[in-house]
Amino acid sequence: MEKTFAMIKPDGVQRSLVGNIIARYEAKGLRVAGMKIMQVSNEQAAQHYAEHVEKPFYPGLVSYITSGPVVALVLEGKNAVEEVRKINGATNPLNAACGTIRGDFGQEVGRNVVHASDSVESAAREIAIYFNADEVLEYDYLPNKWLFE
Ligand code: IDP
Ligand code: MG
Repeated sequence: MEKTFAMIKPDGVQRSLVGNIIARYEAKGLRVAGMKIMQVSNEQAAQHYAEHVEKPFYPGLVSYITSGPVVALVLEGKNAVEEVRKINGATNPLNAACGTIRGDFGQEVGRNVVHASDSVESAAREIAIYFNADEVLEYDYLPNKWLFE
């Protein structure tokens, strides 16, 4: 089993998409191992998006992600990193397929509703930015019996 980090960004929370988005992850069979609504600090935003610090969109990205509450999630599944990236869709909603979160709910790259880690290593790093170890729970998830042969 693999864990990934996902986030419903401030636009997703303000647009009342939280339930719809989490329902998509759940319906795929991903186990919610951690979840909280929270205000991202400037320090957390800087750690999260360190790889983009030189990009022209970086200041806007930090002010976007800190502009209101987000929902932070730890999701677990057999190929959780890839599955959640697929459910979220392409970075720019213009290129995101219908049926993906960004394709269904977004209109431009600077307001693309959700985040997800791009590798197992990024996931571990990002989970540690937003969650204490005791906030990520291990428990029996009965759907696994019917998801995998
Ligand atoms: P990802 O979120 O699909 O992994 P990244 O390239 O890692 O995409 O970019 C991180 C975030 O930065 C994007 O989700 C988006 O919010 C923002 N972003 C990326 N490119 C642009 C841009 O050209 N203009 C404005 N915001 C951008
Ligand atoms: Mg990324």
